[in-house]
Amino acid sequence: MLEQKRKRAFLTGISGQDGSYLAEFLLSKDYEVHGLIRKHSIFGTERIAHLYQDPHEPDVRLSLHYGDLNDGSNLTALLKEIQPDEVYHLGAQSHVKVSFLNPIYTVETDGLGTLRLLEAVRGLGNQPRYYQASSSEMYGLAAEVPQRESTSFHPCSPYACAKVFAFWQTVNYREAYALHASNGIMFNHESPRRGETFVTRKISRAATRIKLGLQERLYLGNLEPQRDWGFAGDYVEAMWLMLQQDEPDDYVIATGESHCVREFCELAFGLLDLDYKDFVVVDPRYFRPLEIDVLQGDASRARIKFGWTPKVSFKELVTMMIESDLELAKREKLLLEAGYASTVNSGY
Ligand code: NAP
Ligand code: F7E
Repeated sequence: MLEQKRKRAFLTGISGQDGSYLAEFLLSKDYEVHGLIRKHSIFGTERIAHLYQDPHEPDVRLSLHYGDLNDGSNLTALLKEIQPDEVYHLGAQSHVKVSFLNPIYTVETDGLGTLRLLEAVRGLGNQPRYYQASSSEMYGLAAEVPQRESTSFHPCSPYACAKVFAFWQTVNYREAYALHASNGIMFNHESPRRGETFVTRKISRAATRIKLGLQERLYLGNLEPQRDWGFAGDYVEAMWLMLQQDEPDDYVIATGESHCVREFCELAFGLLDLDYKDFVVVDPRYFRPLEIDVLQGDASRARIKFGWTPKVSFKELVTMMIESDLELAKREKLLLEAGYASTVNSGY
């Protein structure tokens, strides 16, 4: 009997929240996983440290490669060497507020970076299937709630504008070059591995630190915007499912439920028997030049086409993040008591 060839995937953004869950997921499906990482002055690979395999061992299935989305020649060389079956493009400057502060860099990386990668894919003899990490931010000041694939885009940040460019570039390569390229229009998804400057993690970190006496207050921006928050672990499965379909397409991935930042605070602090009103202070420093009031997605197409539905509820998500950050805060407290310095989150 012929042995089936192990599938090979190339991931940009493997060191990020989604990249770490997707790498885990693909390894569990017996893929050979290749990830792009940037050179940092410190490692920067904490989220995938548990997946590390010594390259000298036999049958290594996870390999990391230095590169950058702003270096197209490096992407081309890497893809030629790896010859992946599937490419998952997750790498990006993904923070909306930071995109207002660093608009040129954000558009270079998220917009042109995507085009560089698509060009590298197009240059391959055997073209891999391609996943583009598109975002609900593209809907921006949307004309309808909930947003679905047919809803028109009205981006309102440099990040969202770059993602709209990348979305259409992906569609263009699908139509012009018959590339199996799909956009996942993902609504906010969170986890204990979420970056600490995104609002959910900023809240779960602060609430648990406050509970243990490590912090006094939490400074936030606008508490009224509503977001459709799901669990990142559920969303990476949808990315993979998109690439297993015979035909490429674009899919909204969302829970269909939205909650405001204030509700997130109420639940997170409440789980620790605290009242958020005693600790949360609104600081205009965290306001954005333009805000999106409501994002709420309709993921019917993904459900009908390949049976995807979210598994983790809003309450379960907040609980998971609080439980994980409470453990982190306990470790931080022990370190402090032993005389080590604490880390302070002053991010956006
Ligand atoms: P994340 O945690 O911020 O991770 C971003 C990843 O991109 C990191 O691995 C980062 O590497 C890498 N990266 C940044 N700039 C790069 C560059 N110039 N060259 C190469 N790699 C670079 O983001 P995430 O939450 O996992 O999101 C994954 C993707 O989905 C992003 O494209 C994001 O825009 C998109 N998205 C996210 C959500 C969400 O709610 N999470 C929703 C919709 C779309 P370092 O570790 O070296 O910084
Ligand atoms: O903000 C408000 C803020 O930064 C959520 C990215 O993954 O999801 C993410 O973008 C809301 C906004 O996520 C603070 O104004 C209040 O209304 O957690 P966030 P985001 O901007 O929705 C989309 C889908 C992506 O594609 C992005 O890559 O919370 N908010 N106070 C705050 N937000 C932050 N960060 N910090 C605050 O202090």
